Amino acid sequence: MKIQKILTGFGFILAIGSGFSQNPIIKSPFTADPAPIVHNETLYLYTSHDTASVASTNYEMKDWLVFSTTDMKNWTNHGPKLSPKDFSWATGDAYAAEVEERDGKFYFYVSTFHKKDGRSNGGAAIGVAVADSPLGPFKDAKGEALIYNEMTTDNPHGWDDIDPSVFVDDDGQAYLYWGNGSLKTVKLKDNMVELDGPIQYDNPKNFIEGPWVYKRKGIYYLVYASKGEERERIEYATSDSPVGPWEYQGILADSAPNSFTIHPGIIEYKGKDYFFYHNGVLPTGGSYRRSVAVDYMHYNEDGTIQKVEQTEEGVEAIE
Ligand code: FUB
Repeated sequence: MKIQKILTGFGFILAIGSGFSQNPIIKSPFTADPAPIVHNETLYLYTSHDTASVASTNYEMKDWLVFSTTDMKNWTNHGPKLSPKDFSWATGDAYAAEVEERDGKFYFYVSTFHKKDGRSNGGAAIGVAVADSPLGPFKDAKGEALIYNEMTTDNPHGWDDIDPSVFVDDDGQAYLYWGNGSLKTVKLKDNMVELDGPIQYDNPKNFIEGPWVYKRKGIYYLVYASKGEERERIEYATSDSPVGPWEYQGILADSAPNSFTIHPGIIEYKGKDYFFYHNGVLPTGGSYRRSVAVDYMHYNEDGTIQKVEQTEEGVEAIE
């Protein structure tokens, strides 16, 4: 397999010498928590960035990265575009994030940690940055956290407010979903940076973290990292409403090789459905040195989803 690294004015293009994308699609650096969007025919992939040493037994995640492609084979690395240091109230690691476009602006929802200050005693928190382009520059849109630990009351642990997923329904109403240990849901105002109502708490079967919510052909999908036998896997539920109740549908993907976590990012692009996730298969990889991969997703006639096959060859290049 021939891997070329071509230096361009913007960053590296990772080109792989076959008709397939070859998993993991990002070979360097270590990446996790993929979150794809499509804008102007280009797929932008936002990821976390694992920088822990081989011996490390915990995350070290300093910033969020952006990659892009137009053919699902050649990926341009645009480098770090946001870090907890860009939020004056934040400290610590850069956990999972997701970007949502609305009215020409790009809202970058991140999970990180709150400084101990007059507002919060610390713990995981969600912030939002905004830019006029999918590549930034992104700036803190609020000057304070959108969600912090003391705002949610159902779980005592300090890291339950992670993994934001934002969905805007056809009527323009935006929703924020997040959580570790339970699913939290709240409406967002049209400005995308303020809550618009109370927080709802749900406990989808086996839910751990990493919700990804979207709508397809009138069905709302909640896909999430769940309690597998030894490691996380992916399960999903559906509803006829963006706030549930969520009807459990089953396992969507088995645990990822050599990684305790797995994290879903789902998108339709140029007529095909893609399931992004991470695994720990690269040399020296593991639970804290993960890599983003992609495989096809297939829907049945009734809207249920076939179990995703995690492959080495990945997906075919789009001609
Ligand atoms: O990457 C750090 C955390 O691991 C994410 O926030 C979770 O979803 C899990 O992937």
